[in-house]
Amino acid sequence: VHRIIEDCRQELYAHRPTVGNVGETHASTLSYASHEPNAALNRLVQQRMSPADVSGELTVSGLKGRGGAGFPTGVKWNLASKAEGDVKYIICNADEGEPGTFKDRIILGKYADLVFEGMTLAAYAVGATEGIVYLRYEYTHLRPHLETILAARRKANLLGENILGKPGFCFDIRIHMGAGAYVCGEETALIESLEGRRGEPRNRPPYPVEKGFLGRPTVVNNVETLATASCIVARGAKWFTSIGTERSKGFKLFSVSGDCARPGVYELPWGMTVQQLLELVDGQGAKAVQVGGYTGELVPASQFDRVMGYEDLGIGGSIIVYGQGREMLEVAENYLEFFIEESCGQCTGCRIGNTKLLDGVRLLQKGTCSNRYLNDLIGLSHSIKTTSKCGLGQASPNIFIAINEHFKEEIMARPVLAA
Ligand code: L3W
Ligand code: SF4
Repeated sequence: VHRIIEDCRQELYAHRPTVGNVGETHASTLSYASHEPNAALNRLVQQRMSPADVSGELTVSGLKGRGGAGFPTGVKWNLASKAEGDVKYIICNADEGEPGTFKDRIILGKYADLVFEGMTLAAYAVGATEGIVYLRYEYTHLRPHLETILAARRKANLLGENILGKPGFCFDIRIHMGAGAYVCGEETALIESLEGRRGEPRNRPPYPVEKGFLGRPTVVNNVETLATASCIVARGAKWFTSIGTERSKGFKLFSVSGDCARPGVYELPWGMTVQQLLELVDGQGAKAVQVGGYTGELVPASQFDRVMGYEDLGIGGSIIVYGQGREMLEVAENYLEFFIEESCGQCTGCRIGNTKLLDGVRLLQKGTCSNRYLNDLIGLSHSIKTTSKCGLGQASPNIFIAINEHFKEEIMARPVLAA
């Protein structure tokens, strides 16, 4: 165990990752010590990088969106740069609401400069003049701190007119507070909310890069994506591609919680197995691990050799450890209660289907569910997935499907009526 942890730490230190002190267990020990302040913007100006050079550097780096979906960041910036629009926008999605996810809070609290620098790089790459941070309502306490940093950046001409003396490079950032809705983490619901309407996901296409905020080309990136983009432009794509695996480049922040002795935020290279991560956080002997928050995937102990990376488990940075004492029906009940509470209600499958699924889980808990009804619930789960418009509904029944697949014996240990 120690060997794996030590190997992992040495590898991380050797690569001088974006976040220092990696392998420590507490978020408060994270530091961007190895990142020179504003090194990316300075490089952009001193080396006279063109907008295409900036998105090109990101494309070569292989950086993929850290909000969970993994869309290539360089491609997104490039599409937005080519889109027609009198005004363009950069939105930082700081609506971190996925249960078990708290890495963006750490970045915003300690390294907000890197996020604002990333937004400014994006603005240069796509030709945007306005940036908006959509900040989760529950992170209201971070706002004064973020405003102070924005003011300092304006004073240093890192925001505003002719940034760093570069003629025509004009960009500023404002903060918009969310109102406590999980679904506003979905980019089109976020845009609806920004425009003053209910936060309900839109149909896509058109994607925001073409038609986003106020119908203009808009880049929506997650907090971590923007912070990482700064590090890549500062140090070059080659530095980033030297870390990680063939299809998963660089590092990822993982929020680890649940039944382990050392929860916290860890920055790790892609490519570790679930088992290696569990050893790092003292969560050995777990029954299952949820990777990627409640919309992610439940990985049972028999699959702990699976790899964290886009080759396999590339779905995000939340790790929730479930120890042997956890009842998986209770876990499913908790997930479904959350999705029911947070559904925007547009799609019948998501709005009604999940309440029916929760009824079924409760019948199973009481031992008053029939076999036939259990099979109907599995069918219902697949219907919910196919008839839901956004990630919330599409992922909501995953937990029920997963526990039926991996923990059938536990479910059947309670009385299940034959008919
Ligand atoms: C242009 C195309 N752009 C895709 C863009 C798209 C988006 C990104 C990912 O989220 C999971 C969900 C939740 N032309 C494009 C294109 N894009 N095709 O790429 O898109 P997609 O559709 O793969 O995923 P998604 O619907 O954005 C899927 C989680 O992500 N989620 C995200 C929450 C994030 C936060 C946060 O960052 N704070 O809350 C929400 O649903 O797990 O399963 O930008 O425009 N042809
Ligand atoms: Fe709303 Fe659910 Fe439909 Fe998403 S799937 S748009 S949350 S009803």
